Amino acid sequence: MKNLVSVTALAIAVISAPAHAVQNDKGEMMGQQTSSVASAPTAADADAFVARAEADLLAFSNEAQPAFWLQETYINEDSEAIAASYGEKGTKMSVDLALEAAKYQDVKGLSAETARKLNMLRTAIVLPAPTSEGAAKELAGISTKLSGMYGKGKGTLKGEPINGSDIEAKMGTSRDPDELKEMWVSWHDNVGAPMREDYTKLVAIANAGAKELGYSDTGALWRSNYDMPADDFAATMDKLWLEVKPLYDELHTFVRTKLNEKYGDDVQPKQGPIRADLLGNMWAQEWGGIYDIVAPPGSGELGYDIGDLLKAKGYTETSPQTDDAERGKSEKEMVRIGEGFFSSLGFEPLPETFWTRSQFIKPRDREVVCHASAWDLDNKDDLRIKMCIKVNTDDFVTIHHELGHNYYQRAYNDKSYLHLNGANDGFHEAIGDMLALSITPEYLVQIGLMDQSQVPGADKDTGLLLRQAMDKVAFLPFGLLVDKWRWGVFNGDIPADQFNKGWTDLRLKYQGIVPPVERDESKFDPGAKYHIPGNTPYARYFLARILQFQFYKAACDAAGWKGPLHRCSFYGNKDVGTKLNAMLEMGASKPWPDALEAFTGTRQMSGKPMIEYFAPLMTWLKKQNKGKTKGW
Ligand code: X8Z
Ligand code: ZN
Repeated sequence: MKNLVSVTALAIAVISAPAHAVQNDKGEMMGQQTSSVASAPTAADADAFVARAEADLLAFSNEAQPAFWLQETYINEDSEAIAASYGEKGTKMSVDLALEAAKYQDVKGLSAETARKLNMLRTAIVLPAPTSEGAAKELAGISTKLSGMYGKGKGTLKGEPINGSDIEAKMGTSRDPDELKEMWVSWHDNVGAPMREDYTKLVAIANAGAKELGYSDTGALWRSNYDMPADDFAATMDKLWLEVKPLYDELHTFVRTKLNEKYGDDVQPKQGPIRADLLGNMWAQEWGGIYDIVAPPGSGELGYDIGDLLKAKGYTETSPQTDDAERGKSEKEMVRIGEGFFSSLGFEPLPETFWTRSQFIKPRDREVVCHASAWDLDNKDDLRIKMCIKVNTDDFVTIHHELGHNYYQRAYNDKSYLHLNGANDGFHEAIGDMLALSITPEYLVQIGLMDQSQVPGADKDTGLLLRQAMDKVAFLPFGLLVDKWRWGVFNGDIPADQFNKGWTDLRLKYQGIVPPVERDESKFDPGAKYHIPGNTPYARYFLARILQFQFYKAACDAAGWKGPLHRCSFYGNKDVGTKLNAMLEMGASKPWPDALEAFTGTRQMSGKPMIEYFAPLMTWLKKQNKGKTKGW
């Protein structure tokens, strides 16, 4: 996604355009423009500046995106050098524009639109560099290098190297605590630790850049992107967390009990925190992988797993042995199912180039960044996803997530450059997830993945809700703490000699988990999570977890659904599609509360719809946890 996509690229390319030596559309140097209006800029000057900035940014973005795409889908020295060079240019350009935008902010008589765009120019930089000689180049070099290090990263399993997408999948299926520990430790040691020094430098450079732009530090800059004062945003995050925390606390206690029953006191004690590698995910961020361990016996058993359903219908995962002609076929078909959902709501099919240019599976012959992302390379319709798809439930859901980004991008593609974005970044992350909440058993029957006879009855509702909670509720504290860590790193509360301790402390405080072995400051565990080396802000995913339930409830209300919320699927409902499109096509043209209101009728982000969705599960969990010590 432009602002998402450019993630690695994002950090840099979000705003992009030629810097000091860049010409505007009249062939004038941008620096000269600055000085010519410095004395007494008018509202008309501000309008002209914004128009010029948008044209330059668009041109640069369209030129740079292919370089970033290449760097993530074909990692080598050359692609990294090209990407770093664009990264440097993009950073310089965005910093120059932000500095220039600041000069117009207090001009009398600015239109609301121009005032908003000037503010966007000031805030829409993930990693600013100071204007000092060589700083942007060094920053781009470091961030490109970190992205490549993550992409090439390997852990071990039984002493053999294993790549990122394979180890991720294996963490969900292995039930051998020693194997899990080996994978967890090797991944964190091999991928995270070597990044520590570069990351320390990156923080210093970005902070110097943020200060030049008038922010106390880079975290304050990140928190300024939500149509409210930065401090209010931090408070909003905490408030939302407190709304949903009781649900997490119950889930934590319940899952800890089940893990203790499965593995025994030596591996997972009855009380205290949970061992991080036992939760079915490298980062313990989503726990659906171990649903089988926690599934209530008898009536709660779901009786189906989407990965198994796909395999039963002949979807076969590509392996090194797969014939050339067959490679990626099933994985592409999984994406077709996702497209089908959007089509059923009335959205146009994806362009042909999506199917020929996307990366659906991990190539055999080169290193790539497997972490899923969605792109719009020309800010029009060169939409693509980049994944290393596996035939399993997680990736089926992630496909919908990524397509949500692509359909959002296309819906707003006729807006001006600075409005080519989500209402806020949490909205962008929530759209595909909202659709994925509609993947109910009844929907799976409708698309022929499940037989009617397999549909779980109402007696299985607890199981269905618990399966969802393992992903959706479990994620919340992780979604919150990743940027609590970065905000602390950027503002100095977590100094460089405590990077790892700061991370482990937050993991304990919010998630109630501990690493399977002692960690010390020779490690850098945050680096083992994609978004840290990728420099993608993470608060967006926390917001999205909350927002997707608000969107889902609004869609189900619009569809006239009367049953329990979690059984609602709005598949095939064109009215919902029309309503959704109305929000998507706004892009970032209005403050996010306006967009939220357009779709849900409310202007507040709220945990209530999520709590309503899980209410029957909450009652059940409390009963299961009776007499157990809660917390850690
Ligand atoms: O990074 C992602 C997406 C790409 S925007 C796959 N997500 C977060 C993560 O994997 O950590 C989606 C859920 C949270
Ligand atoms: Zn996303």
